[in-house]
Amino acid sequence: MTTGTDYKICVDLDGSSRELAFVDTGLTVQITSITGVVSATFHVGGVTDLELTTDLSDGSLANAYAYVGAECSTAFSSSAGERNTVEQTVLGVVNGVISFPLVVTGLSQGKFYRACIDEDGPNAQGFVDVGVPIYVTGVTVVTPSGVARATNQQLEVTCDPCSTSTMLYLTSTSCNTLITNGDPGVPSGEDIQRQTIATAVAAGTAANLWTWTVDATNLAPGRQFHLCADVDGTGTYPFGDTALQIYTSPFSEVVTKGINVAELQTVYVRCSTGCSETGRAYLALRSITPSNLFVKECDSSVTDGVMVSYGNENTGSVSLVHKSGDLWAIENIDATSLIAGRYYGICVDMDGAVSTLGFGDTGFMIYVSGLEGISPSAIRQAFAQEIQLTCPYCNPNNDITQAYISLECDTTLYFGFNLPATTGVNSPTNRLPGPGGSTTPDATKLYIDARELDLGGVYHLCMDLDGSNAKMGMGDTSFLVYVTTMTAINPWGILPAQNQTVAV
Ligand SMILES: [Ca+2]
Ligand SMILES: [Ca+2]
Ligand SMILES: [Ca+2]
Repeated sequence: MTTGTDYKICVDLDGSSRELAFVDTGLTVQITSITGVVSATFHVGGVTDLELTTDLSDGSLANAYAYVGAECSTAFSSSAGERNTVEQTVLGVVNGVISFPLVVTGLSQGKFYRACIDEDGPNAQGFVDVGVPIYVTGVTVVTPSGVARATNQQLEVTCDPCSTSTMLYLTSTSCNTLITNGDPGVPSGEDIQRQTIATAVAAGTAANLWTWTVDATNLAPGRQFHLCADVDGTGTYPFGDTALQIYTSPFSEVVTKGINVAELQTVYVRCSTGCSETGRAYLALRSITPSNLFVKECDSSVTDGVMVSYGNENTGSVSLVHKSGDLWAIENIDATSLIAGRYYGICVDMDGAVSTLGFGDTGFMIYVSGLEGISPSAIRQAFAQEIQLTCPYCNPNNDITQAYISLECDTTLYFGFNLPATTGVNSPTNRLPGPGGSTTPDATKLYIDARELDLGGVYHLCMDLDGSNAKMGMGDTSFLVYVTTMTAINPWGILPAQNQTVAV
């Protein structure tokens, strides 16, 4: 039979009996050379290529047209119904794939549609259904792309048609597209490792932003899960696969706050189950401010555990090393090429060289500090306490570094907001003398107003390297500052004799 051609369906209703002969059913079927689709999920924004797979050779089907719509029309020019634009392929088949640059309009987000192809264009009989339903997703972005295996994991979802009725769940198998009431049920037995319960989203910080809280406690560690959405909850739309994936981090906590731009850096993590020394991890660039700077995703296509370093975008992969109990170390990270002041995500391949699993985003990040030393590390409970920083990455370009000390660094700060003191908790923020671009000792003295802090308190030194510039955010430098009654001991040594005096 010839592909792209209509064939009539004939039937002999009594089979081998001779009473009835074959008759024309009036139905036709077209034989398509399409074997599948590259992605069965569409985003609605702008041009979206419909990519179909085929066994035909390169250059075939050069006259083919296609569209996605509620049904496949037998007439070529029909424009009725719910559908997007009908488009001709540009190149025909290339490497087993034929693509159509569809402008996605007229389709409802959260519904399934048919992919239709007319293999020889206007001269042919009409469009034929390629047989794979296309889901037009309303959920287009989810961050982070990894969660800890714990309760109360918060994900931010970008979704135009969502409401507080929208139901989401995670599955390691496939989204159940037969369910329309938003309730795939409560997983039990082995399913609790493969699937979460569906829960509704809550309003987020902007009109199309939503917060989804998921309990990932029982999900198997180190695996990718599909994010399934029923946009209208109990309404008639079904669950569909958003084509977004969430990785279940084997880690429950990252103990190390910051690393330096140097070789042999170590990040300590907690992992109670699922970690082994065959696992490998690396760091990849993140953006945590509204600047939306370049971000390097964890590469799930790499399954052999070997990630090669790539400039300031990512480090090479290193082994996980067991320390004690649930404490593990990502050791010997070469961070010499990383950008001081930026955050890097932790990517891990739980089975390393074994190809069953690939790298995934643990959802955890580490701060790359620009600070290499402080003196003194103890200050008095007074105004304008001077700390000399050794900070080769402070005051970058024309920016002035902002810093303060606190029981816990506020990592939501990024644009140089002047944080006031909180009694017993944090000093006010301050700026280095500068000028921008200078890292001399005079340019990198930090003056701390410690009057509101506790005597005997131990505080983290927090820094936003580019201050008012929004490219970098506040991070924990891993240096600690002590508020004491004594700031220096003089002299540093005493003689092995009587009546030696130590001034404090
Ligand atoms: Ca529904
Ligand atoms: Ca692997
Ligand atoms: Ca900043």
